[in-house]
Amino acid sequence: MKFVDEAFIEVYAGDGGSGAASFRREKFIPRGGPDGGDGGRGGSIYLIADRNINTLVDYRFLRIFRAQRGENGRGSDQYGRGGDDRELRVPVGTVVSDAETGEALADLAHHEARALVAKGGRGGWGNLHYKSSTNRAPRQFQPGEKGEARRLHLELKVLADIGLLGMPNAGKSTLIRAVSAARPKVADYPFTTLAPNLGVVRVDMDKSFVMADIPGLIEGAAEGAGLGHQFLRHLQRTRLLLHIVDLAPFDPETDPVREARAIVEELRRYDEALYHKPRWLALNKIDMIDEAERDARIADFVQVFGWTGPVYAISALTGNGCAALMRAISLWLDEHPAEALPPGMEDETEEGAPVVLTPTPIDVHTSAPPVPVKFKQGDLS
Ligand SMILES: Nc1nc2c(ncn2[C@@H]2O[C@H](COP(=O)(O)OP(=O)(O)OP(=O)(O)O)[C@@H](O)[C@H]2O)c(=O)[nH]1
Ligand SMILES: [Mg+2]
Repeated sequence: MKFVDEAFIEVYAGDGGSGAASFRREKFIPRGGPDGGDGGRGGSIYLIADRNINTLVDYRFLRIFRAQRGENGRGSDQYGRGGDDRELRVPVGTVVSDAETGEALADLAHHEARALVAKGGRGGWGNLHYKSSTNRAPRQFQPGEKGEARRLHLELKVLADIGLLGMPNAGKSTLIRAVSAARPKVADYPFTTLAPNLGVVRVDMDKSFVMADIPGLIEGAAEGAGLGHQFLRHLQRTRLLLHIVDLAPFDPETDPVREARAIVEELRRYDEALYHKPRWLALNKIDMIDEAERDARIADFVQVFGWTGPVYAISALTGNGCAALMRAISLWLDEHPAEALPPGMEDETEEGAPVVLTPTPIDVHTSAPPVPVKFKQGDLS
């Protein structure tokens, strides 16, 4: 299934109705004055962000949208009725720009955010308005104003639900490759990933979430070691962090517990709120550990690290445990819906503009064979 993340549409607001030129004609009232009413306003077109929609696919097929025109004014002071506005619902995270000029029009970053993209034309004046002491029988009237017309470029910029966190080489990019169609580079040297990647994880036909893979973090990142910790800002608006730990480091001197603690410490130093965000552990590379030793190694890690939250043992390379972990994440996301941020809040984050990334298009559905959850905290008693 293709993940449609952009569309071009045309929007035509309604024209204003024309004003009327008419005169009062009543018995016993000779030469009644002008009574032509104004035309009604044309309908406008709005885009509205809706968290229940997650692709722009509908806008690929139906591309032209028109709002009603305003009614013409009539005699006896009757004003024309305004045209109905038209509301087009788009996914949260849709960025709207003018397709011709490239001018950015709106960033619909939260549920129910609205943007006026084509304004309806004003109704024309009826001859009533032209009455004056010198012109008592005006025949002028105004035609309605044209409604705005625009070609729009809609782009869906997805905010990640899940953020991957971990040392370089922990296997973050390998995991995102295993569970989504994203294809970040994977290599056995640190700092392979230099910029964040997004992958869409499709758990079911109609269920998916977005995962962000960011560059690895090392001890001292707050002071600029490695690539620094600037990338952590991409995790600020995720709902759940997945801390990937290499349980079978190549260098036997490396202590996974120490490494994991260093990551958590960098997180805390970067942002206390990020540190308190829900976080799960994924102990990776279990394929490198003898099956006989595995359970003990996992239990040992959890105990020494002092972890009481959810923990999963996986192999991003073979896919073992990955599908089960993705299903558990999906369930958790269902149970913890994203809160709708109050209007305007989005743009007042420290960094200014909210962090949004363009997702990797999905062409193929990849998923590892289902495997039972290897470890959950409850099992470790
Ligand atoms: N045996 C084994 N190797 C793995 C597993 N996951 C990742 N690797 C290997 O570990 C190395 C690093 O993997 P990456 O996915 O690039 O690690 P990363 O966390 O994205 O690293 P950076 O981008 O440098 O931060 C690669 O050689 C992978 O093939 C696993 O589950 N088992
Ligand atoms: Mg990587």
